[in-house]
Amino acid sequence: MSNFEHLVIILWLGLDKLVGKIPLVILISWCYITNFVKTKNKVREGQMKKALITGITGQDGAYIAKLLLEKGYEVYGTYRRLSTPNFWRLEYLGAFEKVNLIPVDLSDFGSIVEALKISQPDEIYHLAAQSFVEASFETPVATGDVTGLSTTRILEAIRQVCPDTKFYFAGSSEMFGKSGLLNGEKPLSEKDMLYPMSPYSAAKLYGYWITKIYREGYGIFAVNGILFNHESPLRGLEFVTRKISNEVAKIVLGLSKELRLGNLDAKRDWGYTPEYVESMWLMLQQKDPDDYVIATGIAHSVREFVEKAFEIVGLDWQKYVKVDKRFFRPLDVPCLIGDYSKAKEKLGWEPKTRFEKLVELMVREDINRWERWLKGERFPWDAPNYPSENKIITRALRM
Ligand code: NDP
Ligand code: GDR
Repeated sequence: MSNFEHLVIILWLGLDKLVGKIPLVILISWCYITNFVKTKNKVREGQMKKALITGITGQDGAYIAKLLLEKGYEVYGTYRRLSTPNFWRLEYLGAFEKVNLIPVDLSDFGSIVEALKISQPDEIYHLAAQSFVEASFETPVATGDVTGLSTTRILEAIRQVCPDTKFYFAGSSEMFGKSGLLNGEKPLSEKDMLYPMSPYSAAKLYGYWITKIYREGYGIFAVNGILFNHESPLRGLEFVTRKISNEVAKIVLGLSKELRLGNLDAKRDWGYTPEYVESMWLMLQQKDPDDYVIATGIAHSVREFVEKAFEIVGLDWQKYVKVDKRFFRPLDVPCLIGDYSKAKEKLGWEPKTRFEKLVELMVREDINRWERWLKGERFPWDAPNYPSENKIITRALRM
């Protein structure tokens, strides 16, 4: 609804007591119907932008889906078949029934081509990846395929099917690797050396370079976001921040007794995800494609995150935290801090949520969830679901 329509409703509400409820119901229905017709017309006239998100079920995928829906995009997302559906983040953000889903396996070139033909996107956000650094040491070959090579499959499909589509690649601060060590604690910018220290970051480095190659070789509008760690209550439970906030919440509610962690000395530059996905969108709205570091410029250790999280609930962390060898990595980047000055200058992007606020919002949200769970409330992740079937676009529909 437009601001004007909202204003009319508010004024009418004032008159409601005088004239009764029926005219109000008619007015609200009229506003919604005209709004629906306007949206449909926009799609038909091709004004509404279309975006395709790979990895829409992940943390960033869900947040950017919500952002793009708010901006009036028609949103498509690829998902892979799992034995248990995994749409809880989209449900949590109220985006579940608003996006169109396309079954795609990133190792299957044909299914990627089909997704481009179905969605005809103006913009592609390629976020799908085996994104857990620790797991990449266990499955280095599969990580190379999904996190690295799939980027070439998508770029090649763009080149063949829709060369005017803009492309975002989810690069990572992990690509700096040893540079984080060699630079001391100097913030890293786009100009610093990339020196991966894990199969994950080597795969990302491949994705980063192939994105540049398709940009320079074929003139595709392809950008690399070099994002430092970003967190939220929708972060996967295996990543250290959410592992801590979730376990602290359980400990304070008497549902758990200890928190087992690996390297407490590692330092990371942690930001807040909803702000970071905005930067992805901004990168695709520029006149020319380029690569950008997105970060807060400040790093904290895992130990500091733990201390802060326990402090919020008034507990002494040393009584609960156990260091467990299982969570150490064969190689671990000791410190990563980003210099986001280029993004600030060219995109007008800046981080807003600082470390203390981030830890607090994550711990409070996990406490809130577990309290509601204890009262018997059930959540999307307790009752996995598929969306209504008209939101899934299969090949049979196109035959
Ligand atoms: P998540 O782990 O939350 O999401 C990853 C997404 O990729 C999920 O939708 C997942 O699907 C999908 N995926 C994983 N494996 C496959 C596969 N084999 N085939 C198809 N899809 C697959 O990651 P984030 O949302 O946090 O990160 C988004 C992207 O940004 C990733 O590429 C990540 O590497 C990168 N990145 C993230 C940063 C961060 O701090 N969050 C920082 C820098 C880069 P499913 O739900 O089915 O598992
Ligand atoms: P990271 O995130 O590897 O930086 O990758 P993660 O939260 O997994 O680790 C951060 C640091 O914490 C240390 N750590 C532990 N990590 C985990 N997961 N579990 C533990 O118990 C634990 N104890 C200590 C780690 O050793 C590490 O130093 C994330 C992902 O989102 C990537 O996809 C992304 O590219 C980078 O951030 C930027």
